[in-house]
Amino acid sequence: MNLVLAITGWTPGPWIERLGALLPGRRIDTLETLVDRSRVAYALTWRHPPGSLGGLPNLRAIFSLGAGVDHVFVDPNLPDAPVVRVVDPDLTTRMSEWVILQVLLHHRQFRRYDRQQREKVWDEDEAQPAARDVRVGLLGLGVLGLDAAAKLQALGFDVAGWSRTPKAVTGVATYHGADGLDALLARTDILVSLLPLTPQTTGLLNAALFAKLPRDGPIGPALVNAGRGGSQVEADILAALDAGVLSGASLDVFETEPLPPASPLWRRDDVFISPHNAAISEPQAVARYIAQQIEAFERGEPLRNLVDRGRGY
Ligand code: NDP
Ligand code: OXD
Repeated sequence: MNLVLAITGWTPGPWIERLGALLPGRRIDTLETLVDRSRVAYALTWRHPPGSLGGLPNLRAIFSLGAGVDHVFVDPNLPDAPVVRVVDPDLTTRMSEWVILQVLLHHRQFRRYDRQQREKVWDEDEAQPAARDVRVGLLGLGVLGLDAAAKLQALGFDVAGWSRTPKAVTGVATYHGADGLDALLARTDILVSLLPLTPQTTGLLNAALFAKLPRDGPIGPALVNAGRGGSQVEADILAALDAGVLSGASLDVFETEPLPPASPLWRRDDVFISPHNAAISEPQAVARYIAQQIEAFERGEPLRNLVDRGRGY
């Protein structure tokens, strides 16, 4: 049975090439080349046009080409097939690289020394805090949050995390649920969000939350977000930076993507911006993951990393 690649914003060529090599004998169509809809068993989506997965009578599974699935569930006419998301070491490692980079940029005051270099200023900072004195709070202790937590711990940071359900993680102070959030915030100098976008996480990173971060820590408070832009209120981030409620921010995701040229975020020295590429879906790695899932599924094994539609992630 065949595959359809239902993507917008990404180039289909590398995906078709790699999937074709891994799954010989099957047609890999895009929505534009698809003719025989009855032979499609698997739909692979990244921001597919809503409604475009309808009329596939033999659809057996929908694969998100990313770890996040909010882009799948915006389709009000999504077929009733299991939804699988990406869980792959390549993507996870990329995200932890980005998180560690951003945490270190704030911890080691990168902007300050960058400015000093440009101004030829030699000003040692005797108050450089040790990683063990810097409290990193992770929102989201899923696949990505747990890997980042372990790697931040290995660097010596004082790591805590927050999830929806209780978690026990060696060496990490854990909090959960709405009641646990304030306790996490109260012990956080660098707040890192790796949350999925759901109704509960929409707009969570707002003025009221920033006001709960301590102002007397060794550095920060700083915000680092690579979860989803819909979780952040950008006007509140800007106001918090102006008021000194936040000392800086690192943002990979935005309320509107691409970030519009008119956004004041672009012009700020206290904001690090990356274009939603903290952890790209590398076609070779993700195609291998999907091909292995399809082959296992057709041998009678259950699909792994299924998304719970009720939870939305
Ligand atoms: P997981 O599903 O493995 O983890 C999600 C975590 O968020 C879980 O710990 C979950 O809690 C927690 N969570 C969800 N809802 C709530 C809530 N209401 N309150 C508290 N905690 C909550 O996802 P991943 O770690 O694989 O990925 C996370 C997100 O990262 C993706 O959904 C995507 O949006 C984003 N992402 C961004 C990329 C980028 O390049 N910027 C790349 C890849 C992913 P619990 O454990 O209790 O279920
Ligand atoms: C993802 C992403 O969800 O790249 O994988 O945002």
